[in-house]
Amino acid sequence: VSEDKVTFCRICEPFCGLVATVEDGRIVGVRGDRDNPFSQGFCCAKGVAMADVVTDPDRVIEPLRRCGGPGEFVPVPWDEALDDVARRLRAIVDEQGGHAFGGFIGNPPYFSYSAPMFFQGFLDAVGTKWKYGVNAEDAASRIAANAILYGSAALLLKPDLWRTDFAILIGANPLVSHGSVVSEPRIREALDAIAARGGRVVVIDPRRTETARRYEHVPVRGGTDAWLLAALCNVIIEHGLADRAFVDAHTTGYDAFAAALARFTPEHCAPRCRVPATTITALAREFAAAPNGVVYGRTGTCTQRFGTLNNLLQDAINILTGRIERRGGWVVGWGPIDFEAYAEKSGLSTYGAVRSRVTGLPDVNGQLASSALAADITTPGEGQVRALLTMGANPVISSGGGGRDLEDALEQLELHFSLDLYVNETNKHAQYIFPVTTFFEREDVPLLVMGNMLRPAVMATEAVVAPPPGVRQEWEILNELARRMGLGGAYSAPALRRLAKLGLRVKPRPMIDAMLRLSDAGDRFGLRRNGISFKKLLTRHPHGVVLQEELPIRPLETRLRTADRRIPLGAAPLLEQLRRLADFEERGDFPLRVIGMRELRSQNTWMHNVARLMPDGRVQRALVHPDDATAAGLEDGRLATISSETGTVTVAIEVTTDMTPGTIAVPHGWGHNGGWRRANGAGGANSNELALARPADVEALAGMSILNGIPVRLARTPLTPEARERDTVSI
Ligand SMILES: Nc1nc2c(c(=O)[nH]1)N[C@H]1C(S)=C(S)[C@@H](COP(=O)(O)OP(=O)(O)OC[C@H]3O[C@@H](n4cnc5c(=O)[nH]c(N)nc54)[C@H](O)[C@@H]3O)O[C@H]1N2
Ligand SMILES: Nc1nc2c(c(=O)[nH]1)N[C@H]1C(S)=C(S)[C@@H](COP(=O)(O)OP(=O)(O)OC[C@H]3O[C@@H](n4cnc5c(=O)[nH]c(N)nc54)[C@H](O)[C@@H]3O)O[C@H]1N2
Ligand code: SF4
Ligand SMILES: [Mo]
Repeated sequence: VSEDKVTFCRICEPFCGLVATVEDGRIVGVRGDRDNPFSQGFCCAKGVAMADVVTDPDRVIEPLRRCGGPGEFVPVPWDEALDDVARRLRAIVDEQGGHAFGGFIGNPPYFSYSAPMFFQGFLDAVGTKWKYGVNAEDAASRIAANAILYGSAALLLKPDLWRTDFAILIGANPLVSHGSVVSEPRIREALDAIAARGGRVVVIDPRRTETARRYEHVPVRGGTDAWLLAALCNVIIEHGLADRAFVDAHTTGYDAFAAALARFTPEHCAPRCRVPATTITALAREFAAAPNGVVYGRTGTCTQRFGTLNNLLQDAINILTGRIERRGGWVVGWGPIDFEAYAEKSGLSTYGAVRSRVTGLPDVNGQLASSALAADITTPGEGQVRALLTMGANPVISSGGGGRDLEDALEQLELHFSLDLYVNETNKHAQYIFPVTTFFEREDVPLLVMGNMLRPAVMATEAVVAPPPGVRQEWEILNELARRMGLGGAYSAPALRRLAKLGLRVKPRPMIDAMLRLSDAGDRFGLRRNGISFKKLLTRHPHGVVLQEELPIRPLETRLRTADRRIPLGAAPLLEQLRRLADFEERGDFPLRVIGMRELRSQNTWMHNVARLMPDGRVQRALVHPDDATAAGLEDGRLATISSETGTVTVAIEVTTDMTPGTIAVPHGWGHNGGWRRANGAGGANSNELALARPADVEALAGMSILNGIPVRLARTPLTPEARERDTVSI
């Protein structure tokens, strides 16, 4: 018998509605759910290919114990694995304290409502403040900027794309990434609609991306956006284009900010960012003159040497032109569950509350930079990390501070256990790997993005298939480990741990159900007839429900969390970073710049093992402008050596005028040697070998790894006779 089951995807932020066709407990097909009012049928190749991950022969489906070198594992029964990890962790913590333990959470677990909750609960139960993650490769600088400008790390603003007439996208490629820190499966329609109503979409990017190609493209040199953004602010101020009424009502420090920007004229900045001064001036004037508008940036500008400054300046353009919490502008999100309040209450919206032990980098939203981990493991002293949990994380490839140093550090741990779908390049160094469910095998609610949707929606799903018998959910595993350690369970709240010790272990479902029922859209446990609960979502709104067609606009002063309810344009970190920018000297001995590139059929490091996404013959290739290729004596398809000050990769190149001269794009997440055979066979190189993540190199305010704008050299790779055979890679 064949049955269609309605669910939603949990690979990236749009959370697209899906229909899975299930036959005999097996998924035989996946398609977009046309009846989902939020995504309206949209889904991408990754969502469809996820069915192949479920049945991937390389997937981990029973607990594994290390029995030799990295990657050598044997299956062990659950009880044996759980007991041994609990016993060993207990002993380490008893002897050295809770801070001898650390956790590293990657990106995929955040797409489950329960996994991050119990991860935090486990860390709190054990009593450690060491929580690492990939934030410093992603949005930490965005979040730090929010804390500085709006007074809360949890207050993330959104581009009001459905109502804007002028969108500047800088360092974002939503036609491939499908959007980030904003959740909108129909983001392409939203952008098309801007152009269709006579508005403009301007894409500032070193590559003529899929998004840039469809709208207007302004090429920029990789890693130099701070100069461009400062110049745009300068024009707005010097040409008297600022919305003074807005600025006077809602900000402080305008004069200090204006003074700090005085030297960043378009003429001064143009040679740095390689955008002509006339283009900068025209863009600033036209943007300011538009009836409304928004500057939206994402990972491209976040993971740079001046990543937090970039975000501060992007927002400064929105602030100066009076576009904060205004129709078509840069607006505060809305979700039925007030995520901001939730994060603040649960102490998750911190910035600089904890610092990494050796490098002193600040936490952002409670997460420490991945680049801090290796030293925190290898440097002896109080709080040295001796035991590590990695959950859905692959920092050996994904992190700017990964690579060899981290691999060596991982081998020095007394205990390392991991919760993952695969043996990856990081947990192949663990002693134990516990197998977890795919999203098709677990219930869920899109908690992560509940406040990020441009048309706020809510949905719930049950598992659509049962997991393989040896597989459990993250929360079950962590709860059980905590119990066996004598801690009750993996709960942050001491009261819940006490209850657990008495035998009452609360499952995540009643927790999320209570959050939904008490939310703005909730049924208040029966008090509101049309309100939602987990069960009512399943029965009354199986395809999900859009709660608001537009984001509500509220008085700005009620949204700001700064003490004086104003935005500090003269904030010390902003002025200090502008001084640093003014003094910054580019190095001449590494003349080119490397930037990253996301591909439609990749998801960071982890979807390279299914044939549908990684067919035979698909290869990683770096995109190089013809002028740079010629200068290095390289032709299309040829292997090239790219070297930064700290690392080298060898990768095939594609010569294309999509690149701006001087900047090379290298897709990340390649160069596998884990337990996934097809991914290993695909070859390629880990682009983060080039990353600069030495303590002196990481970005100052949020500890960002510098992944975009890395100074490099490009050279022909000398050919060995064997390499001559395969030097021309078919693309
Ligand atoms: N297919 C696919 N989709 C994904 C992912 C994936 O791996 N694959 N990952 C998901 C995740 S975890 C995230 S966080 C989001 C990220 O979402 P986005 O940030 O929208 O994703 P990117 O495609 O990396 O877009 C970054 C853009 O910045 C540009 N860029 C690089 N350097 C610079 C620079 O110096 N200046 C400027 N102005 N631009 C620069 C790049 O060329 C690229 O076009 O995507 C999500 N979606
Ligand atoms: N150069 C460069 N580097 C980058 C980026 C870039 O743009 N350029 N992007 C950065 C960004 S934005 C991100 S978010 C990071 C991602 O960095 P990571 O989170 O470290 O890596 P991922 O590849 O997302 O996946 C990590 C692991 O999660 C596992 N996994 C998948 N689903 C689940 C699940 O449901 N549960 C559990 N427990 N595990 C699961 C996968 O098998 C994989 O082994 O990479 C960063 N690295
Ligand atoms: S865009 Fe993201 S959420 Fe939507 S189907 Fe693709 S992978 Fe899934
Ligand atoms: Mo990300």
